[in-house]
Amino acid sequence: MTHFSHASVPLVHLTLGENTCVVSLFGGHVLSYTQSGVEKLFMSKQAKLDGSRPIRGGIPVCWPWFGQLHPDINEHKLAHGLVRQQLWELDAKVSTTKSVSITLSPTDLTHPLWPQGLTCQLIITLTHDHLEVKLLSHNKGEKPVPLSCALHSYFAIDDLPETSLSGITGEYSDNANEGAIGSTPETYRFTGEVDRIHPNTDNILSTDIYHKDRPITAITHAGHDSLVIWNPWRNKSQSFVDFADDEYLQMICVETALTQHFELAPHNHHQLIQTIA
Ligand code: TA6
Repeated sequence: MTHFSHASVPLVHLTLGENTCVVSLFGGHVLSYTQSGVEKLFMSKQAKLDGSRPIRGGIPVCWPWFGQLHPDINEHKLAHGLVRQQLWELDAKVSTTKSVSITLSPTDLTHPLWPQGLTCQLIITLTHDHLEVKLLSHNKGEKPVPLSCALHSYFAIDDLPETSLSGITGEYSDNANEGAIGSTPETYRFTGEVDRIHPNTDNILSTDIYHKDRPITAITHAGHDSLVIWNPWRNKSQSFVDFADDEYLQMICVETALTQHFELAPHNHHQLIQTIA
């Protein structure tokens, strides 16, 4: 289980029975989720927890754009949006015998690329058998607003060569191969860099992470139009200052996302939900 005593960013600790969750107010960022003592999320040993850069691990919140999906990104070089590297505030905390829930919202809406009228909140709910992370977007303006976003979750695994994913089918866009279209393999394994956007419009989609033939983590997606699957593999791992060279063997990213040209209509809301069990 990962401890965050060295973190200089403000943390919120949630406990329910034998389950725990640690959330950083920097980034509105789930750092850890343990279920009966087992850590479900990956956190790099070299992750910066001082607010100097986005946190490498846990569940980064990519909003109001995913990756480079913003027309003016170049002048600002802000991959994955505006909120994973700013301070959030705790709006509410509700505890019952069945769950503990917190609501967070970003504090700095002044960036020139912040879409007018658009706001977001994150609701994190710890229960006796799962963690739910809900990213709420609200368009208070009078015009439709383009929105791409993701719950960019890093999952802990035991050994990449023995890891597989279930529940994903169809074609994908391969960002590790100039956006070439690939076909999802029946057995989803990791034998090199994987950086794929899988369009999916199922209302609710379930994907499981397996170690050999044993399911270790069940992930449910809702409100998405795609899933993003990422493992940096050896070469890209060596290029990160906040990621050890061999840590690609200990994680995979399974991301619940909007990446397919979604627009949020005036006065409408959107919910992007990932549930981890
Ligand atoms: O979700 C996959 C991805 O978009 C990859 O292309 C890679 O850039 C990864 O996110 C991590 O991005 P970051 O900006 O956190 O280094």
